[in-house]
Amino acid sequence: METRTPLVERIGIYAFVGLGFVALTGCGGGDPVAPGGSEPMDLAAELVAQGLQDPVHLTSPPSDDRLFVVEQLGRIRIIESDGTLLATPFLDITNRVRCCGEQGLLSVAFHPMYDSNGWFYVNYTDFAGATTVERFRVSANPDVADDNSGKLILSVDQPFSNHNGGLNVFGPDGMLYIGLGDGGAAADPLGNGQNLDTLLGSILRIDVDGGDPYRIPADNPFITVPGARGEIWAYGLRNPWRFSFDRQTGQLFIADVGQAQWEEVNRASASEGGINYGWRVMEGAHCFGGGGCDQSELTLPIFEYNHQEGCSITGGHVYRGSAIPGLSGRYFYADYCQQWVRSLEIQGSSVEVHDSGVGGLGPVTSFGEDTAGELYFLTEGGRVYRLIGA
Ligand SMILES: [Ca+2]
Repeated sequence: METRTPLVERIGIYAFVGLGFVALTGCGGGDPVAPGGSEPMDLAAELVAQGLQDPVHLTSPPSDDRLFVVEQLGRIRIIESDGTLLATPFLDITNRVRCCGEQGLLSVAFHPMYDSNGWFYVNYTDFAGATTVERFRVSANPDVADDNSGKLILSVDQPFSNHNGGLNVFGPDGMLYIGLGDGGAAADPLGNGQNLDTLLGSILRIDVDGGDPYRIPADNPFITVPGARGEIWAYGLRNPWRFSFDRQTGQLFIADVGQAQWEEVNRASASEGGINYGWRVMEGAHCFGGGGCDQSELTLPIFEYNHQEGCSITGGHVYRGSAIPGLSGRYFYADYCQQWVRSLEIQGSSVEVHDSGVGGLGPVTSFGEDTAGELYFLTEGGRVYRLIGA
């Protein structure tokens, strides 16, 4: 496998080298579901913008019809509602970001009150390799931020360069959720996934309004557990590169990138804290390393696919837009290597896979959602596409 593509390491390239395709005998969990379920719906990808450099995240401030695209080197670019990509970056912090591989500027989250306070929170790798969450502020010009307004919110040392997670998202509860991978290398050598003493291998939940630089919410699940980090909302994660909240139901969808065999999608209600998603006891719905394992405290994914079908999941969003009637409630995701885009139709415990028909546009690094709920995806070739009906 080629390693020159910037994000490919998050697929666990080390695993291919170190473990090969070790046969992991399942201990529960089913076979992957074949794509292309009933009632195929033709979708297409409409080119919105091109010429971006390693785009890895797309979002918008609340009630704002501009799209903000994160370039991994350390810039945020604006696409106006007419599709114009502004030449001047909204933010340029290339002078404090270590890029690339799995490192770099990885996401931005706009404060729910951005309209009045102008605050946004970036997640990047600093020159020491640490995951850094920093708050910046817009300038008097709404298309340009103040590059010198930075205020450090959180810094987390990273033992290895890969598996940085890297997503900042404000939840429906107004809290800032931050994804962190297991620290990297392969097979979680430090056991961070199952360790509540470290912020690694977890999704954090902090209140950026209740303290300086933040407060740990009183209803976080481990706040009273001795030795545990109170910031942790969920754990047992390998590299939750992308997760999202369903804007209609508030449900949290976490796509966790697998080691050598299984890519997975997890789901929880917005109020369900403290979930252990299993890594590295399990990879997907299978005991990691084969044999048996104690699954009693673990929450298994609602869906998985194996490495015959792909090699690295790029998590997306539940579609809640209005442009494609009939798609409402579908969870979209992609595989970075096989370059397909699929969706899950979830009815109770049944999950049906639908092939979108969109693919071959290059590795999909991330999805994005605009304020109207329409979905976008970003390709490593520097393009932004909108999902539309064919
Ligand atoms: Ca898991």
